[in-house]
Amino acid sequence: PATIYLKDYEPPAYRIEQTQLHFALHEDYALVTATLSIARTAGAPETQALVLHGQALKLESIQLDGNTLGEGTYVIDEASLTLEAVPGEFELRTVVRIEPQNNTSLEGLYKSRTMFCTQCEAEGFRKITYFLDRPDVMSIYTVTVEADAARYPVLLSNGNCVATEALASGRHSATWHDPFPKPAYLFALVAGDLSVVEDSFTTCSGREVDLKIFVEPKDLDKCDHAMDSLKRSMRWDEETFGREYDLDIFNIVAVDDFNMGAMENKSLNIFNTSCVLASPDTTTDAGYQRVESIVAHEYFHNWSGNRVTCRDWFQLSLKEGFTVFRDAEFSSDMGSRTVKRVEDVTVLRTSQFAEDAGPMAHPVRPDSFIEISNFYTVTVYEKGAEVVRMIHTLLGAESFRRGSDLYFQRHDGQAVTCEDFVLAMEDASGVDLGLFRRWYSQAGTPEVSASGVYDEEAQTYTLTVAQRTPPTPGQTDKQPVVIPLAMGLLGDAGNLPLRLEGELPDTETSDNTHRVLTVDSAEQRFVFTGVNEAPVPSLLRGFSAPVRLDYPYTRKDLQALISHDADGFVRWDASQQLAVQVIMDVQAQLDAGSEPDVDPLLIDSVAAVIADTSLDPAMVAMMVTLPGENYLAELASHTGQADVDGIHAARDSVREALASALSEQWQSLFGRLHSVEPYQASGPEIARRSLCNAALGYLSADSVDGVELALAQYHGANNMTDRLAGLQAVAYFGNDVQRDAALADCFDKWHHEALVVNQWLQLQAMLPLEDALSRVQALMAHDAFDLRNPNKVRAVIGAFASGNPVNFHRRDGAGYRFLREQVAVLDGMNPQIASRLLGPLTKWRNYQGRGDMMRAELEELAAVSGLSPDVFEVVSRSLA
Ligand code: DPP
Ligand code: ZN
Repeated sequence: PATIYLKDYEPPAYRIEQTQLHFALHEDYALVTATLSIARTAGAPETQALVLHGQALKLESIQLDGNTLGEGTYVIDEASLTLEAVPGEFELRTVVRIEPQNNTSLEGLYKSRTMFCTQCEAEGFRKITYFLDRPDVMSIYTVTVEADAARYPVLLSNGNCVATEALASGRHSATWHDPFPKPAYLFALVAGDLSVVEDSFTTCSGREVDLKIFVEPKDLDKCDHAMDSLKRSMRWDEETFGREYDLDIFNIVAVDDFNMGAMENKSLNIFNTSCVLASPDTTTDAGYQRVESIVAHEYFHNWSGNRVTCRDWFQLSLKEGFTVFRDAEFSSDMGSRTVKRVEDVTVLRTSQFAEDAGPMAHPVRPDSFIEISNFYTVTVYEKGAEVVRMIHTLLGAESFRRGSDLYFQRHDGQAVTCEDFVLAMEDASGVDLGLFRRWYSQAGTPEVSASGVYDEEAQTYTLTVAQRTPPTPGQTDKQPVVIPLAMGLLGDAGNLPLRLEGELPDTETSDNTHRVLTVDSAEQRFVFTGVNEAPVPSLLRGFSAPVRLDYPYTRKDLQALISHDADGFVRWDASQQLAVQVIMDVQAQLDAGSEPDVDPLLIDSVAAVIADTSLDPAMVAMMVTLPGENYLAELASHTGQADVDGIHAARDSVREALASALSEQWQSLFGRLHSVEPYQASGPEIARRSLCNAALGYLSADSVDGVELALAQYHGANNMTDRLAGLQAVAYFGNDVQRDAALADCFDKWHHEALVVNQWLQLQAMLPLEDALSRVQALMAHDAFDLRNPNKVRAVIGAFASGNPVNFHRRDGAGYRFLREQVAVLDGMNPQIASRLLGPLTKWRNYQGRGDMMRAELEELAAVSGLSPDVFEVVSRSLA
């Protein structure tokens, strides 16, 4: 497969101004008639051939301006249709035959259970018809869908429904027109027997918008939360970004078989059922929050993605990074800002830092790719959002808003680049973002090391900050980046006033204990004056930049930050750093064959956090939760190689120590917080449950009574959060009989709810039991499993490979072999999913004593003939 480079970008030689599509949907085929008004771009040579994208299409007929083209006047290969000579303006009509019912890739037009649906981003439209399938070709669409009326009463596409018709033989059709020009990746179609929940929203200018969520009839009771979230998103985007919705209809359709979480097609968002349906009995608190943020994310794309789209796929972060930033701000405003920040940073540090440190490392704006589907990554999304967040920090909220207004106004209806976004931000604010641009082009996580010296006599504190970015594949020379370093200085009684050398004493600002320093060279010094005690620096507040920060904190320093820094993120981060240090101590002790000796400072600190009633219970829950094994492995592989078993044993042992030393505290927390009141997905209730279930986890780790408590909670729960927490605790800490009985009971009661079954599958795939792999294999043979359904594949194979480290990394390599075999099978069905599952194997350099086995599996895969470009790219980059 060929590599595509950003530097080779050329504007399209032809445009497609109008697109008329007619779909005749049948059980064993579909006919797609495309009538395209095509014009050569001004300046393109007349001799320029027209090359349309097309894949897995069977051309039935082709006409140019009404004249049928004979064979020999065009050339078809497996990826394109070429017309050597065409007029400057003409109408091209093609009829192609496709087989949606056999389309297991879930790209293009396919069948999910009984409905037809589409997924076109990034390059799926070329599996529907011959087209210029690139985001800088924007067209006005009119779409007629024709199908059997009884099986497919609901026929949807983008825009407004302009006609419906009853046809012969029990068929019917609907015609939709979308007045906004759009790239092909935003096209959508749905045909099915669906029920609908309806509501409406009045926009800030008084327009009434019909909101509809289409689902299978059995799921009608699971739409309220998504509908509320949608209305909140619409209002928030008006208030926060000045963005009003622009059509009279906004539709959401829930689909069971979906590669992504959801898709922002113009006015017809298609959602994975797991990201839109929610009910107390089937959905955990985390699930409720996921629905809210994904509904918001897709809605926000209407401006950041649809009205202003990407010029080419290298600019993917233009819409994704910005939209993730927008949805994160929305979630922060709806709930707790600090909690949301901690959750996001945890993902970033665990997954994105690992991606940046591995063979797939790429800049937020990649330079090259073989298969764009491989670049829907934590780097493009989450690091991309961090880059936007840093611009927000550097400009301030008001200038940032002026910048986003200018961006939307200047580029409405255009397909643009990351550079256009930065330029709008600069033009609106007057802030020079010259060097800042490196964040878009340079891969890798900057390492920032800081040190501080207090001079008692001079009353100064000197903070020295150095940065370097380690080399990444294909990018060996790194330049310093611009890092907004939010900070404060913590004294005995609280945060100290800040004055940098040379500044006048500050009389104006109300909060002079917080600063954002700009770090933009390899090494810099900041001298604070008037410092009358030796401070502990509170650094990278709010995680103000996506960097690894190293400061030689003592455990006492960390304890001080945990107990009374003004920044909630720093308090949490210090608690994590302390836990990491203690877990590493224990790992070293276990390695040396000695008894683990857990630093009492950690226990004291956790006890103090539990006792601190000024803290949000959700924060307490996060502060008492030990860092995850994948995060610990990421940290270990940053300085050497990770010992998976050692990490697991050490973390368990620290958890046991906390469980037993604080058992009374956990009991009283649980007693105080446990409730069987009717479920509410409100912030305070979610916070309460999170802490209560953290306590339950410790109690079950500590004693058989704790497991009994978990069992009772499992059986007595009136909501999925508590039920699953109970089940999980029993499955982890109960005996075999308890575990198997509870798991069987859960399936028995909930087998009719696919989304519950998926959580049941996932929980088991992640159990750190000795026979985990054979359990996983048994689950795959279970009736509830289906290799064609991405949610099930992720719940079992994905969860095993990335969420069960001790078993995936089994010493005998059986976990690796299993994953390789599954990827090889899946690659023939759904390359996007196959390629994504491969992620854990690409980290083969990180694991002590395992690298050769992991690499060998990648080599096995590399030798398979007919690999998809998706898997080929990941395998070949990993082995390079
Ligand atoms: N639907 C995916 C997302 O919103 C891709 N655009 O991120
Ligand atoms: Zn998105």
